[in-house]
Amino acid sequence: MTDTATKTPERAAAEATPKIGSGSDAQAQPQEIDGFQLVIDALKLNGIDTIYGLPGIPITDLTRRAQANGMRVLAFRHEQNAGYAASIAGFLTQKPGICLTVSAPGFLNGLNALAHATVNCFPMILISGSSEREIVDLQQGDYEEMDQLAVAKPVAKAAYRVLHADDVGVGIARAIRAALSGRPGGVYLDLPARLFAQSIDAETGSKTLIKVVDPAPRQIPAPEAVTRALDLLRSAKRPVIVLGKGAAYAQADSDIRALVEKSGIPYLPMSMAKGLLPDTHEQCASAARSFVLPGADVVMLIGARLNWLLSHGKGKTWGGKSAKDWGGQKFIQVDISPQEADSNVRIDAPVVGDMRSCVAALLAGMGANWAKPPGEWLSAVGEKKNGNIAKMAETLAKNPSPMNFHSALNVVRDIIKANPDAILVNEGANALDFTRSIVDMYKPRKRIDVGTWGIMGVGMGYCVAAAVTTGQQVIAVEGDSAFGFSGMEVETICRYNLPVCVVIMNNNGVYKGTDVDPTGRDPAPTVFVKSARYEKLMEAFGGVGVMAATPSELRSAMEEAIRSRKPTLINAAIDERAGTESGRITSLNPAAKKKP
Ligand code: ADP
Ligand code: TPW
Ligand code: MG
Repeated sequence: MTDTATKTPERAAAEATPKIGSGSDAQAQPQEIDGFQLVIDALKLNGIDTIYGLPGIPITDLTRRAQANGMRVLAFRHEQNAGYAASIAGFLTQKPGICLTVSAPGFLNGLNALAHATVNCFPMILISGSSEREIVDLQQGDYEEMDQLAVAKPVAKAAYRVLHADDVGVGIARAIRAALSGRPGGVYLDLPARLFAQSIDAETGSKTLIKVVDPAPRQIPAPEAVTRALDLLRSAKRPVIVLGKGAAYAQADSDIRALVEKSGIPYLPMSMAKGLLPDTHEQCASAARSFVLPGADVVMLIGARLNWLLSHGKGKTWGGKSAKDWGGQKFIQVDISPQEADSNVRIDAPVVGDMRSCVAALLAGMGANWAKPPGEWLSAVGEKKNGNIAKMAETLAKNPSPMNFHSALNVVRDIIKANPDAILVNEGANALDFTRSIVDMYKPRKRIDVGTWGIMGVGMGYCVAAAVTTGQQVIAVEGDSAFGFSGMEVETICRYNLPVCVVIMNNNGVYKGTDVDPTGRDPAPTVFVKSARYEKLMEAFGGVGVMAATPSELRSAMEEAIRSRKPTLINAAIDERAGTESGRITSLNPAAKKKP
């Protein structure tokens, strides 16, 4: 990435603070450079041009000066949302997303997103200002006192603190390497207030900065691992490929598609891998998932973990007799982490390396005459899939009143089909599960959602980052509860005038809007104000708010949002009885299980 600084703001910054380095204006070469400027210069040197954050002591001037130096600084209303934005920017761009916060409370607000980045394998750096070490360490009660480094460590892939201005270069370089290399993750960088004000000789200072060479080095898989995997795959009678978000992250799209197509094997995309190949691809087996998983004999996992989202590779989902029983499948796992294999069940053929190198090696090893899987398996999968697609088409064609998830999402499905470059942000329970299964994706990295934790609150932060990093139209399908976690950021969306269309699936509550307090005193814990007018929130900040009671109202509002690219919030009134408890994961809910 090139230096995006324009001369004018840079000069202005240099003039406003003549003692402090601007970093690039040769004629007004300053004598000294301070910690603020070193941080900015180190980030820019490494092609990092955007900060998601929230200003305050001690980083207010860092945000101002970063902006004056040509960086994009997106200021949020709550650090958690800035953090989620940074995390998904990392996923979308393969550069660490930067979240910048103040000390203790700001840091803690951002910490959730740092943990989220680590859990989801997204590269992100949380940079937080912190208070005076001497006072913090003696617990003498400094302003916003907290040992942030210690608190961050358990949820970060790595955590560092920089105490001296001449170590800023090393600190930023280590943070970038840790975030990007191997399995990506969240990195914490602690910058005490005193560091920012330290000044050192400008020339010496600039020599301390490091432009990281090859931050995500290739990791070539062992040839024997590739052969072992291909031998197993070749022996399969009923193979299936599972594509995960590690495959989507790697940006090896054409090779992954070539691998799947050459193999002829049915594949299942995990939710953020949807669109890696179009969901309408003839080998896509999403609509036959519950047939394919128990039926398969060999499973090739490509950038997907056998965690809860895949029922840990065993149990009834996989044809096992009970919850912990092995279904009999053999597994190939392609992953950059050498520790991932065997985390849940035996992996017969681990292929460890970076995705691009692994997929290239597998493709080369398959040669020109790879035999497609047995026709019986393909036709059984095809039959199941077509049957389920036909059933779904019937459901989608209905037009019940009030509108339900299906009739509303049928509209979203058409809109995404007509706008395949749009990015779909999705969170909620029913609002998530129905969208994932109904709305087809056509291109890689166009669907971003609650991820590995099934976390609520990523919505508006993701929207901002998706719009800023890609320039594409963003469409967010949000449960009304899910939206509430980050709803105030509609102001941020309006302030930066981003092409974001938020559609709230408003069913008056968490899962449903029908619960009542058996004692009759309060609203039930799962319900909200009935028929709340969320669209007015968007209007409050100058965006477009629309109430949609029918699919046709929803359709025209979405079409207009895309045409105008104006910040838009559509409040889609969904039948409050339509959802199910916990969406698709009722089985994980101990209370619901006991119900007759
Ligand atoms: P999903 O939720 O889509 O199933 P997961 O987050 O569980 O996906 O798994 C993603 C996997 O991808 C992780 O195990 C991670 O180590 C792996 N991964 C991430 N980036 C790469 C890469 N560049 N090359 C290979 N594997 C990767
Ligand atoms: C940070 C628990 C999972 S899903 C959900 C909650 C609160 C909201 C579901 O209601 P919504 O969707 O969004 O209205 P719908 O369509 O079913 O009505 N806190 C966090 N993360 C999670 N996952 C929860 C709580 C939860
Ligand atoms: Mg709801």
